[in-house]
Amino acid sequence: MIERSFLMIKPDGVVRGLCGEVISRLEKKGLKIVAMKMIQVTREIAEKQYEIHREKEFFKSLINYVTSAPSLVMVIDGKEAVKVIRNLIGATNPVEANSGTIRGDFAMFIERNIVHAADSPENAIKELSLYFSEEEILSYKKVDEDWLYSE
Ligand code: FUP
Repeated sequence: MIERSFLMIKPDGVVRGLCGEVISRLEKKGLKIVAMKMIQVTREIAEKQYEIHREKEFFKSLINYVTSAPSLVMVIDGKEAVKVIRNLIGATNPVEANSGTIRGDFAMFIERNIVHAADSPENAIKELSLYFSEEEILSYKKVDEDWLYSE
């Protein structure tokens, strides 16, 4: 079953010049990027995205962080894409993230952990809907699709 996920390269990833590195890892893995744009996230959208953390003590600094510079937001398809992408990005806290993961290789601190990715297919749909309209999500065939999967 092809699943859809949402990934965001947060402001530190963008301003540190790590977009290419992150996109390259997604592409090499075999994931399919079906929508992508660079945006300055507004406080209103950031607060919706992180609604679940509203009562946490880090909420305000999280909102300040994700609205502080542009972010690159993406919709990504692939078999079990949500889990595959969570494994690629590594643990939320870069101190705990394994080497070889994006956060493990490029980040030092939980409040500057470079990327966000949805943690369930349901949350993926909620999150991508904050940033993309249906028309912005594209449909195409990658040349390697027949070799990534067996059917
Ligand atoms: P993730 O799903 O990996 O993005 O992680 P969470 O939803 O648990 O947390 C969302 C963001 O809040 C993290 F990317 C970083 C931030 N955060 C903190 O700043 N401090 C914390 O103690 C926990 C999370």
